[in-house]
Amino acid sequence: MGEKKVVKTTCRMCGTLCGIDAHIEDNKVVHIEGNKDSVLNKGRICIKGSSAVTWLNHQDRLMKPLKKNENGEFEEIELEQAMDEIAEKLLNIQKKYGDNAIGVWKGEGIDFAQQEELARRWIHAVGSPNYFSNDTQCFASRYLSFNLVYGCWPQADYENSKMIINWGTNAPLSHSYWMQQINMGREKGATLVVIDTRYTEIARQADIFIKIKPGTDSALAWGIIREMIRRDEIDHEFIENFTVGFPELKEYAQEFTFERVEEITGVEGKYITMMVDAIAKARPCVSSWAGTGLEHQSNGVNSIRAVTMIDAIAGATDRKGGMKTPSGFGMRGLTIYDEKPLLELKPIGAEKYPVLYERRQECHTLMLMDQILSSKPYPFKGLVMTAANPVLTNANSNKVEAALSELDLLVVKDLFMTETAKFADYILPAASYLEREEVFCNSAKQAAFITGKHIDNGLQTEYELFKGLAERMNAGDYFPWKDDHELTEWLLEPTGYTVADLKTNPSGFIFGEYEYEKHIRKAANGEKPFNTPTGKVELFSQYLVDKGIEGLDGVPEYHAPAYVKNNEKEYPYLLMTGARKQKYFHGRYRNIPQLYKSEPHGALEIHPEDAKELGVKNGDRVRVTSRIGSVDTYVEVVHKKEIYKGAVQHTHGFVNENINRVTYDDVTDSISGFPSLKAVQVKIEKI
Ligand SMILES: Nc1nc2c(c(=O)[nH]1)N[C@H]1C(S)=C(S)[C@@H](COP(=O)(O)OP(=O)(O)OC[C@H]3O[C@@H](n4cnc5c(=O)[nH]c(N)nc54)[C@H](O)[C@@H]3O)O[C@H]1N2
Ligand SMILES: Nc1nc2c(c(=O)[nH]1)N[C@H]1C(S)=C(S)[C@@H](COP(=O)(O)OP(=O)(O)OC[C@H]3O[C@@H](n4cnc5c(=O)[nH]c(N)nc54)[C@H](O)[C@@H]3O)O[C@H]1N2
Ligand code: SF4
Ligand SMILES: [Mo]
Repeated sequence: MGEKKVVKTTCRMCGTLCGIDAHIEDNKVVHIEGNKDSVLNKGRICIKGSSAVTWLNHQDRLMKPLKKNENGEFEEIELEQAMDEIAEKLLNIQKKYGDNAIGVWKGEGIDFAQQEELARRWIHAVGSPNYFSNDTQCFASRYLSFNLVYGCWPQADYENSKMIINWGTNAPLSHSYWMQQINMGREKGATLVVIDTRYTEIARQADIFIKIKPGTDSALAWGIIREMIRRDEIDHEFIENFTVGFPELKEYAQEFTFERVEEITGVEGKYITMMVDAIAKARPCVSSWAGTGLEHQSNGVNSIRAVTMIDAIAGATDRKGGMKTPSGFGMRGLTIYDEKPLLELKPIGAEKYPVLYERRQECHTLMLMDQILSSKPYPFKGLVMTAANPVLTNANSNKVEAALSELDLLVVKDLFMTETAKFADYILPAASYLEREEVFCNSAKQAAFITGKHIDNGLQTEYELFKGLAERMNAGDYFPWKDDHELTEWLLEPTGYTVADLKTNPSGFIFGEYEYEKHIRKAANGEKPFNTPTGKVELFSQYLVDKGIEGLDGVPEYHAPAYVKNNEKEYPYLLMTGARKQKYFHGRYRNIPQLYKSEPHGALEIHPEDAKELGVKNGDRVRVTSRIGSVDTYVEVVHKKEIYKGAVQHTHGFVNENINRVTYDDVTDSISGFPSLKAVQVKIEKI
């Protein structure tokens, strides 16, 4: 018998960071259960977490590097040989086309600072500014919104809150840990308000549910702001001392009468009254969260800015039960933007989306596809991609496929053969989260979590990939650490803690006590209370005005979503995409039989009257077509309460029903460049 052990570590089947007990026998995980001591999930885990046993031991798991031969077939190759060839090809591309003709792309599979920063470090070390990630379709738009207002991303203090507002997010499926926090707040009496286009799992639990027309949330937010000001349910002291732009906010809000809001959003004025009544009772303990329902819109950044200004004028910012403004662990960073900004090499998208680049250093994945196909403004030929599956997850899959096939070199690192990996010249098998060491933080809990190499199949870690390529490309000095353990120690150094310290509590090493009302302490000490250009909460952003982006003013004005402006008559239905399924994660986990068998294909959720008009019933096949493509899928007629008539919903990530074949890559938010994944004009035909 080989070794048996139970290790306490962190689940990485999604981004929640649940603590798990992984039972390992003979270098193989045999059982996973929740870690009862975890400061986050306290023993509870979801079906994805426990199904990792099947996923990680899957017969299809990639164990050997693969290289595509001249016939387009994959053949096994030794890792060192593959690494030598990849590095040589990347160097040749740079020599022939320029240093910026290569790039790196990290996906949600390693969605985390340490691994992400390795990719950023590597690409700058080898002389190109072109770093891409899933974050041009996730998170960055919200990051920009909150950052513009507060200089940080405040987190809802649900558990101490008296009023919880959820905009376009469905925590029971997408954020199980937050759902626990929401439940804790509600047990203590918090009112729950849900604003969604669909009657979702969280909507069913709400005290106030507001069904809204897609893409119109900011008009509702402005209506609420107007009413809060009219009834004087605002925090004068906070507004006076800690914000700029209140007069401009007040003036713009006046347009949003109950009638105008109803006309735009379909929401009756009585809901605004109910919301403001609840705010009046709860303030300043008002907490909110805006999800992808707002982010995946052509006016997403401004919508989210407007929504969060409700919390700000209610005085909730940095207050217990309101919006926490966490401070980090103080670990070292890995990026080298100060030393090698490489702006002269024109990071892709930096000119068109200057706010995104300045604040996030994200190149634009949708523009990358156009650039590969056109070689304008300069050729782009080589891409190293890890933990991403953009053929299923980026807008306009047909263009993604065309572009990836044009590359001289595509390297994909993954645990499995994916729809994207099929386009690769080299596939490198990835070490999983039980096979590497890294540290994570939850700053709202002031907790750090360490993982380790609990299983060793000799698979290459993310660190070994980037170190190995850098060494072969004359940039090895940037990766002096022997392995990810040495790297982690270096990252931790400024905190005063070591890996050994963190290991004393893998269920969550508490590094500090959360401090509320930091802005008051900072102001008293003569420090900037908020990390914005003015040092205050910016209800008006001069920074944005100075960027001169067409149609944008300093307050987050309401702009009609693109589908209202474009109004393409031949595409009469409005398609929302990407509503989360608990058992799946984007393109992942369709290969776990116990998850897959209950939901083997994608389906179009449709209002019963629309189904009747189209002459379709449950299980029928339909073709969904937009200006750029079409996809065949199944019909799922939902209750009339569950969706807007005229709107349909389809989740992404299904290979045969890949809804991103119809999502536009050219209908984007003017600040963040995010595609409008939640409001696509389509036509539907029975087939
Ligand atoms: N239409 C539509 N499209 C969307 C969305 C939507 O709502 N609607 N949502 C968008 C959002 S929010 C996001 S975040 C993106 C996500 O888009 P992607 O980043 O493409 O995410 P995944 O499909 O999860 O792909 C992650 C890949 O990483 C692999 N992986 C897992 N663990 C590891 C690891 O440890 N190492 C390595 N190297 N690989 C690993 C998995 O096998 C998987 O193939 O999708 C976006 N796409
Ligand atoms: N199980 C599971 N969990 C996940 C993921 C997953 O793939 N699977 N993905 C993770 C990732 S990377 C992300 S980014 C998060 C996303 O997490 P969430 O943002 O919470 O995503 P959803 O649960 O899809 O909720 C989005 C909601 O927005 C609604 N909506 C659509 N358009 C509008 C609109 O115009 N206005 C309003 N108010 N609502 C609208 C949709 O009906 C949907 O209910 O989830 C994370 N958690
Ligand atoms: S929610 Fe599920 S998949 Fe996500 S970390 Fe927790 S157990 Fe893992
Ligand atoms: Mo995401």
